[in-house]
Amino acid sequence: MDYKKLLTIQDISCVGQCSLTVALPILSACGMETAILPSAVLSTHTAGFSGFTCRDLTDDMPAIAAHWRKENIAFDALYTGYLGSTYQIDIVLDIMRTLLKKGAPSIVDPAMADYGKLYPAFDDAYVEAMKKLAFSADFILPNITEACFLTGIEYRETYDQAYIQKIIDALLANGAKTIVLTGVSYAPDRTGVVIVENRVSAYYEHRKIAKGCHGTGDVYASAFVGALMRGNRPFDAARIAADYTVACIEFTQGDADHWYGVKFEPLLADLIQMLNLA
Ligand code: PXL
Repeated sequence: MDYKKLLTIQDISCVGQCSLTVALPILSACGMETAILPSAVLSTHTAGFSGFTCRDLTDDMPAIAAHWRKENIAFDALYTGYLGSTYQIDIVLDIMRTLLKKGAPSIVDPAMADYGKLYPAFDDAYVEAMKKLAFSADFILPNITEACFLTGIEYRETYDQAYIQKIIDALLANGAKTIVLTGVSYAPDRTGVVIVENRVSAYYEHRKIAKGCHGTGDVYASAFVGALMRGNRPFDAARIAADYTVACIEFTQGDADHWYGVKFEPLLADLIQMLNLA
């Protein structure tokens, strides 16, 4: 098997099963060497806990990247998630330009909003900066809320295919390349992802579990990146990531104490099996 070295940049939420504590084990399970650049260290994630601490690591990032350049380190892919500050996005763009091998893909999960709202740490300036990063990337994985913030289209809870097409057209008009739009649901018990590659859309629909959990976006994006880097086409990577994420949510639901994250670890063997079968 081809051995890839990938860099992922996102925060460490020490407790809460999201960002790096999800990406690192999933990508390792997918067989990649996974280098990390923590964007911030938080005591917990920000969705549901109150009083969390946060150390922004923006000021450390340029020196870390400069050291890697000096060591001639280069990556086979870059995957970004939740970032620590608006200013950090320029540093990430610089890393995208200078630390990737030729032709290595960049995958951006805009990780800034859900259910029509920005996460507490973010504002309009962050959205503007994220547009630069997202529209420079080879792959973006927004949910509908994030796609609305990236395009200025009004967020709607209920919608039809024409609304989703309008969002996709606006993302493409802004320079998006391959799009994986998550959480696209046309029926109460069904949801899915729209994959747009070379301007052609395909929809992978799957069951929807009534109660969502925090951290599903990070499980999904990490499994997508792992499957993609294992050589799967974007549609197949999106399908594998969806099947794995749904299985993890099903495994988690019903445990009221586990409201803050997804119990993804016991199902990593299933993800590996899905990759081996693909
Ligand atoms: O799962 C996205 C995420 C990552 N990191 C932090 C978050 C969130 C979502 O709320 O708060 C710190």
